[in-house]
Amino acid sequence: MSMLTERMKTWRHVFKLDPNRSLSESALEKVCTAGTDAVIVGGTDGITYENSRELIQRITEYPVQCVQEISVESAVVPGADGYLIPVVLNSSSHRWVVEAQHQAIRKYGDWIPWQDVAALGYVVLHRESKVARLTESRTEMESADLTAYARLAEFLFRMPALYVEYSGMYGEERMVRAARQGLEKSRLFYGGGISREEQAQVMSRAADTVVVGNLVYQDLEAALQSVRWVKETETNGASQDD
Ligand code: 1GP
Repeated sequence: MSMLTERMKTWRHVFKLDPNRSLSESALEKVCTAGTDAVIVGGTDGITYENSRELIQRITEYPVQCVQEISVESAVVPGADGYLIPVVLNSSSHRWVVEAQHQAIRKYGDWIPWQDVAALGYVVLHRESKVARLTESRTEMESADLTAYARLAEFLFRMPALYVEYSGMYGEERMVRAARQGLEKSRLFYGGGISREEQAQVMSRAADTVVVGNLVYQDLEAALQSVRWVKETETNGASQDD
């Protein structure tokens, strides 16, 4: 399999599943066979090794890439197709920028399969979201800040992707577009509150990769449709590929 950073360049639509929420086998089968490009396993609270392993094992039964997003080092499950490491660029706590990552690498550094690991530079924008509270993110910002975070992620930190995160809320297109302006090659992820076709289209035009999470648990049929909503929309101003 190619490096995760290369594989990510082909992701247009991804589902994010939460190990702390339950999903029936038939729902999981539909999610994994709906034509999405990858399933990311991750969440903010109640994440354990046991619930992460259980969900990852179930997903790996299906022919879809299964990638774990690591928020707690003790929950890392060997055998996933890749590992995404969040770096919360607008966190006011050092912990979510380098400290948690440093501790994990100090412990497990000799065994990390780096070709299957990629950093996601997050900018968390929904003030009331669990992730914003947990990471003490500074969510108040102007569009120029987003452009600057995007440049910082790509040109200073050399991150493969910037993630505009509105978890639980549909975000502002102008903010996603401001992030776009700062990027040349790094990929732009958007996630947050997608529940209708028009919303998916707007964000698919602005971003490279659209993440659908909650909708899987709220309205499975709509979530399955979201694959088509995203994939039938062309992005404009996409990051340049090599
Ligand atoms: C969450 O960005 C993802 O990390 C998706 O957001 O759950 O609101 O779809 P939703």
